[in-house]
Amino acid sequence: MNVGLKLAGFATVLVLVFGAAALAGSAVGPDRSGENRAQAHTAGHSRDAAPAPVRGLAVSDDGLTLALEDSVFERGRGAELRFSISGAGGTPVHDFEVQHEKRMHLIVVRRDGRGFQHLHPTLDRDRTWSVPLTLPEAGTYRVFADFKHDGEARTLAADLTVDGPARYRPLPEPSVAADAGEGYEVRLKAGRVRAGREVALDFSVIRDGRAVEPEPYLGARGHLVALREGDLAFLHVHPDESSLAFMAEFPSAGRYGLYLQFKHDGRVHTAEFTQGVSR
Ligand SMILES: [Cu+2]
Repeated sequence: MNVGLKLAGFATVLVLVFGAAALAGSAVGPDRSGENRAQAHTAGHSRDAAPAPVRGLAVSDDGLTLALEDSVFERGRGAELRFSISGAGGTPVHDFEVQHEKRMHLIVVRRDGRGFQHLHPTLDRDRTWSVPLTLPEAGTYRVFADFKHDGEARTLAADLTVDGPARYRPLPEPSVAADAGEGYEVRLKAGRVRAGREVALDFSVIRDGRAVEPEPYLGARGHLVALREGDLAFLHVHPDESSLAFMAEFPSAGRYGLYLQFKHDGRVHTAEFTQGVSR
């Protein structure tokens, strides 16, 4: 079936915004296949090399390692999530750089793309990060630590488990509109989305039939995270400075969850989309 066309218009909530900021859009060329670029990523990246199209597949990469202090949580019971980032010799890293107004962005999402949370942990004196976290549903979660170190945007990820019966579901069918709660609706215009081609994901927010102008959030108009269905690979997305638009390049065909966050009336809202990507 014509999945590509059907999906092309809409967005899923992805973690795109994280980490995307530091990288210029110049890396995204239409002449390079997603596969090649994905492989190029593992070699590490200098500032003028192409940015990695996907991140967040490894707990340790390019000399840095993410360690969760406790990787099991009890369902529905709030607890402190504690973790550290260590360097090659096992020494905790402390010289994080500010990116999107924070030194550490933490994305938590269940393996089926549900239960998205975007948190900002604080760094203790012992160089451990911590943030309160409640996971209301059982299952395996992916925890993405997104930060900038040594001039490079990095995303490391680890699994976190909540014991109990979990009912995993596929991503919702693609749609060009998403309910963001409290009367907000978000619409996505993306045109045709093909693997390996840069595309603009253009969002607009509507409330009570009227367009809403989002307030600045994390140094942009909004924050977008994109996660690939199947492995939750974390994509780079580059926010536009003046609008709720993001430049993205999906490395392979398939479906992606898009997690768009915007701020209005002082509150942050999240809209989740499923984006289909054709070959
Ligand atoms: Cu953040």
